[in-house]
Amino acid sequence: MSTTCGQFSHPVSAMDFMPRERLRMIQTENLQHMVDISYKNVPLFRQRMDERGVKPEDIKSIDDICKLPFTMKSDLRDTYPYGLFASPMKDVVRLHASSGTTGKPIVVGYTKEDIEDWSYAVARCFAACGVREGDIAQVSYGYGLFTGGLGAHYGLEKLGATVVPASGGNTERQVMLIKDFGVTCIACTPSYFTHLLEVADRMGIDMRELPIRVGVFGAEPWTEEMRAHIEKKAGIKAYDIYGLSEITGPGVGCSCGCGEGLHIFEDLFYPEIIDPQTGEVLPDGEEGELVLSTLSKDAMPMLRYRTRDISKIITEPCACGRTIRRIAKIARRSDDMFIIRGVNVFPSQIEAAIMKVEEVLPVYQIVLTRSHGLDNVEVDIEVNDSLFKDTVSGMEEVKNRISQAIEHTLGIRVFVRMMAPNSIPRSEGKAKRVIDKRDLNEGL
Ligand code: DLL
Repeated sequence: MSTTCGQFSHPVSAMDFMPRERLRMIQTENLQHMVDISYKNVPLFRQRMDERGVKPEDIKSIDDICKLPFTMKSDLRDTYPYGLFASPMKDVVRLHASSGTTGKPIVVGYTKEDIEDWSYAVARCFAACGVREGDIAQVSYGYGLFTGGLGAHYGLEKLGATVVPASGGNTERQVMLIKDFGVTCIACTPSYFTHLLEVADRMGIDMRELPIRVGVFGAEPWTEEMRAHIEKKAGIKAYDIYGLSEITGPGVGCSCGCGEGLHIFEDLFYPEIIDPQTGEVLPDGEEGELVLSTLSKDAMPMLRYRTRDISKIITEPCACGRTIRRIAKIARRSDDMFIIRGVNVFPSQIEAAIMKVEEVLPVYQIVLTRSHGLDNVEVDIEVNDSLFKDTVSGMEEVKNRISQAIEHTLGIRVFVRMMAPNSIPRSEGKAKRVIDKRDLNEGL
């Protein structure tokens, strides 16, 4: 198999390069199976199909997917824990759960074959990132109910890499493992990797001098500016891996290093982009909410799941030669957004702005407050230690540059607080970027 850029083809990736007509046939067959088992075994799905007057036999091609009802996160909560399962529990070999912010977690299940398919998808991701047999891959996503650790682990084993199941936390030991075990690939959240880098710094270890060459980062939005920072500081190539528990976990899509965006493993997961207000499917290239369907998942098929992630479908062929389509990097979620003085603000816009200022460290937190009925944004940013030894006017100058960079991007002024290194709490998994201290009754 040959690709335009060559270096990323691997036997496990064969489906990534399939002719599109053949892919469509597979998608149709797989979708029909998903609809059949869901209609038979999931009461909520059957009820919604009946309400729309749609029967499984109406799904004649993958294009008929638009006839199916959407599934929302609330459906998982309302049917907690097993209401959307389509397989009997005796066939379910694994459960994962995602904690969410309120109340009960959402629960997802897998049959043996589902675990196989998931591992295969993750193996294809790592293969697309240039990871191979012989690579020593440290998995620093959390192991446990979170899908990150075990998901990456099984995929890497399937690919034949040597896995170091470090999980999250104990950061000094993680740095030691990277150095002593000759780790060549790391998988974790981008925010945790920036923390790993600062701990390595404190330990006097320069990642650029170690064999590590690939990072596969995901589970949270991160910007191109953050990628550039990581690549420069660690001397590695940083790839983006996307996924969500409701669909399977990591491995729904990933970047390949050749073109922008992330390839979706379309034989297993079908992407659509919709207008989040009307639910209407948008043409390729237009930005909207990503909706995903599993095409091969028996324990808990998920049809037209509204992810709330904002993206668009990229139609141009990728230089890597993969025929599976790409989506644009996910920089934001529709529920991440906050509105300040009439302006829609996403945390990633603030990240992109502040990362342009040289003295800034990649650690920040956005605090929302309200006074006299008015919302304010305060941005706490860690800056280089040396700045605190600088003159007051030197510090003011940097602070102004940060404020201006943010104002230039958002069009509103925010209050910037420069913090000493290590003053903002680190996370071992997904970073908490926004702290909402607004009392919504204040000023009423
Ligand atoms: O975060 C699965 C995962 C683990 C993906 C490890 C990648 C690596 P959840 O906890 O259910 O699952 O969170 C899913 O995280 O809807 C996105 O909003 C966000 N997300 C995941 N990957 C990316 C990414 C895992 N590469 C939610 N870029 C998703 C931006 C991401 N956001």
